[in-house]
Amino acid sequence: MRIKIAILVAGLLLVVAAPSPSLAHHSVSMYDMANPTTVVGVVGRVEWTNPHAYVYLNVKNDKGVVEEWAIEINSPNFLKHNGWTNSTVKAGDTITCTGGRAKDGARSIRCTGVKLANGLELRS
Ligand SMILES: [Cu+2]
Repeated sequence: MRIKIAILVAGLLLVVAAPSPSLAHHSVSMYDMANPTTVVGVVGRVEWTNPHAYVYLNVKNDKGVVEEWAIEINSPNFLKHNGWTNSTVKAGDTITCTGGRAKDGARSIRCTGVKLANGLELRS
């Protein structure tokens, strides 16, 4: 009986000590951050969501075909501390995003800097 309780306590401690998703979600391992990619496009929609916000950007490829890119940016809280509001980037805006592209080749970027049409540059 004493052993069972000890195992139960050990199990509970493991659960408590495990890294929480809120600490782990910042991982950029799926993105090639060492070789930044820049895309320019027109915002289709913005998801002002936790843990990270997303901008869906319509980008013309080199053949002139518009493709949607998923632009992952930081948390709304981080963005607010870096000069953003939830309407800083909105549908129809032309913006420039720089960051690491998804290593699997998907049209997705973990964007660390956004340049707005008016020239303002914001960390993201
Ligand atoms: Cu994060």
